[in-house]
Amino acid sequence: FRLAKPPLDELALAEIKTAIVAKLTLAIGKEAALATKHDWYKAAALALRDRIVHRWLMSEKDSYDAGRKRVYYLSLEFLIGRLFTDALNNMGLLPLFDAALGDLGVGLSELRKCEPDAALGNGGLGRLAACFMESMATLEIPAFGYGIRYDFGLFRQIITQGWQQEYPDEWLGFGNPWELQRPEVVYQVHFGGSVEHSVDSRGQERAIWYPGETVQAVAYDTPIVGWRGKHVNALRLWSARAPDPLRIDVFNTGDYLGATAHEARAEAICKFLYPNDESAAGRELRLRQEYFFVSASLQDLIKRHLHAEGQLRSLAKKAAVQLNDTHPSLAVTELMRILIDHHGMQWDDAWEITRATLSYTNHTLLPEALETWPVELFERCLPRHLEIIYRINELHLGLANACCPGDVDFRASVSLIDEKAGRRVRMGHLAFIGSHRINGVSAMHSDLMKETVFHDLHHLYPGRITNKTNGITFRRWLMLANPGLTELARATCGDEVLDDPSRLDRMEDYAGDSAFQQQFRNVKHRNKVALSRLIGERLGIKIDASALFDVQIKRIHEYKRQLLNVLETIALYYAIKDEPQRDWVPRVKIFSGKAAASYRYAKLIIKLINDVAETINNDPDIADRLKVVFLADYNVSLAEVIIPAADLSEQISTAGMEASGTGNMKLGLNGALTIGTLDGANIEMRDHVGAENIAIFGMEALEVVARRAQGLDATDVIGRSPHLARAIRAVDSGVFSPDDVGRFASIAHALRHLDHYMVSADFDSYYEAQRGIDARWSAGPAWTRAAILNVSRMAWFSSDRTIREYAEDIWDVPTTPAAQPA
Ligand code: DL6
Repeated sequence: FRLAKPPLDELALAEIKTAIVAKLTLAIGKEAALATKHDWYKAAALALRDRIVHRWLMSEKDSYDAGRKRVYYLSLEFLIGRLFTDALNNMGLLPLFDAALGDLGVGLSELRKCEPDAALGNGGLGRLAACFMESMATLEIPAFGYGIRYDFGLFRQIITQGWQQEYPDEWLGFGNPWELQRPEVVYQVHFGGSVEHSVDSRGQERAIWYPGETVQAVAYDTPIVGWRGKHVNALRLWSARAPDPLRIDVFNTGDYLGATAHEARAEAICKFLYPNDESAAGRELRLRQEYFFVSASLQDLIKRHLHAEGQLRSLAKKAAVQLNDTHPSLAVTELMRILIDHHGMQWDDAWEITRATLSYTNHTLLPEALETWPVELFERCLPRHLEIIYRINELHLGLANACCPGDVDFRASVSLIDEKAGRRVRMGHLAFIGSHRINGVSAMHSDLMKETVFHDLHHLYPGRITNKTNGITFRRWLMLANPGLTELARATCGDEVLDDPSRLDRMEDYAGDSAFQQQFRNVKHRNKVALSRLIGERLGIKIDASALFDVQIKRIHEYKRQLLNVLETIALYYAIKDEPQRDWVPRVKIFSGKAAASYRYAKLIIKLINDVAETINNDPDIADRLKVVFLADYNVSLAEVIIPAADLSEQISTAGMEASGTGNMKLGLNGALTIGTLDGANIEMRDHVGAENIAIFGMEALEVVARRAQGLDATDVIGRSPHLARAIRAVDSGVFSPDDVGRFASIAHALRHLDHYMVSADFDSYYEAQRGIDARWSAGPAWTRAAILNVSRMAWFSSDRTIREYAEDIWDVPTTPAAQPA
């Protein structure tokens, strides 16, 4: 099945080499003999960027000339990872640069590691935004991503004696060759102060906001190249600075800190990515971040629109603004404010334009993740916006009253102001009311939105909620991450598979073919050897690459249930110790993920994983039959190594709690079988890959609700499960923490009496499903067949499909019929 490599164009190769050396000399200021790997990386990236910029300018000009509608994707998070090979691949320049760098004596594979991950996101939500940007460029949709250029991305995780420690991620330390600063694109963003009302000469009421503070937003653009390089969009990230960087009068008094204090306050806005699960800390800063990027982005897109159209009435015809979660919800009030206060529009007209322009994606039903802000904070930071919120609410509650006259509970539940515990502004409600479409990210999640958090709003505004099941870009998660499998797919399905993932279905014909199965296993084995090497280098743990690689990689959270996986690991450990002579399936349990810095329980779970690993990996009775690995500092680049090597994908969230998941899709696409609950997109994955090719276990969402209603005590299930009882006893009695016997007492207590996440309740079903996995693995060809079928049936989970759906149903923008080979 090996493909012949096409010969390289020697002229083009020479040109690339010259371009790289020229960049090294003229842009980096180094001679080849003295250049570091990092210098070479930057030179190569800049040479590539030159080639991208031409296409970028053309894309911009073409869409401007054609008067095309643009999509604006507003997101506080873009979890981009590395861009170098991604852009090379999409530009079709990977072989040329590979050869050029080889000839220059520097290997591409080493060089690419010099690029730091752009980790401007916490997890799935941010990575989805990155996949969407790539798919929008691929489908030739003129689009801008708008976000914040954080000086420090998601923290660097170091594991010290099993505990997570957080360190700043200095991703900009060596500069960033991808971005272009736009010093001329600067907007003023205001905070605080007061509002005055007056009546103008036409008898119209006018509000004038006298802000107390101004921060400047400066644009930095990063090109996002679509597949085959035909279209390039911009990711525009805003950096914050003070209008006056230094107060010279104060400096001259000798108060050097005081002279730059206002600058530090302004710059704090773009200092650091706010952790996803953080609780009360930094609330005001977070609100300032949200308003900062929303205001700058809206000012920017309105300026562009006015330049092209000369008026704002046609805004919704030319601009679709997608709010990625509640973080940019302030766009509702900011757009209203700009239209009314700056452009003199009537309320009703402004409202119609706002709603027609905006749409909102919800990514979680977890109450603690649905943002609300104290009214008092709003009043202090954004007084004019609070007035607008009150006015929106007044009209909205009028509709609520007309819909359910006299129903005070209904009014309270749909109100923009939550009065239950202090007065708080509900940002999810604001985004809902101000949008023409609200979408969930998997079929189940969208249904649950209608039944739970947005039940009453859905009743009041029926037809607005729609579903857009998430997807992933196959360019990164198959072609770049897994070149071996890509080559096999091309050889089996034809080169068209690179443009049209539905062609992957041609692999089905070979799923039972023993020669093809062997090829498939060879690819997987090579990927597993690479991961084993990495584990050896980082942790000094020796891994047998022929063992079953059982992978759980995602943020550490109680609902994602890493704890369930650890308990099963402990139960398996005892089972092996009890019957060492049995023919156990050798397994490597691989965990990776970060816990929010303030989420103490999640950090304790990380410690437990590491303590269990320490015990099991050093138990001579176990040898190679079970190994436990926690890989620190999970990020996109690490995922690109782990995912192609995985045999089993753990998607074991408590049913009803994972909105979609996208790791499940990446792992399935790379030939891992899923063990999972009927939650999020797992359900649609089961429908696509077939129930026989996925291991489903555990309670369903409704059962979870019913059991919770009966209480959280799990004594009953523990009493019926000797495996679980023994595992909890071991955790509780300090078997894994002899240095601090009571370390995990809180975990043991929760497992016994506060089983909100149904870890104990689902244990037996999970344990049994895992033993089913063992049996399947032992029947080799049947496992390989199922793995191949997972790959061949995953096409629907391409983010190109998702973006097409957004384009058709929400944004009303055309897409290219299908990207064609150049
Ligand atoms: O939609 C992307 C991603 C989903 O796949 C995950 O299921 C979901 O947890 C995540 N949501 C968030 C939002 N906050 N929380 N929790 O990250 O979105």
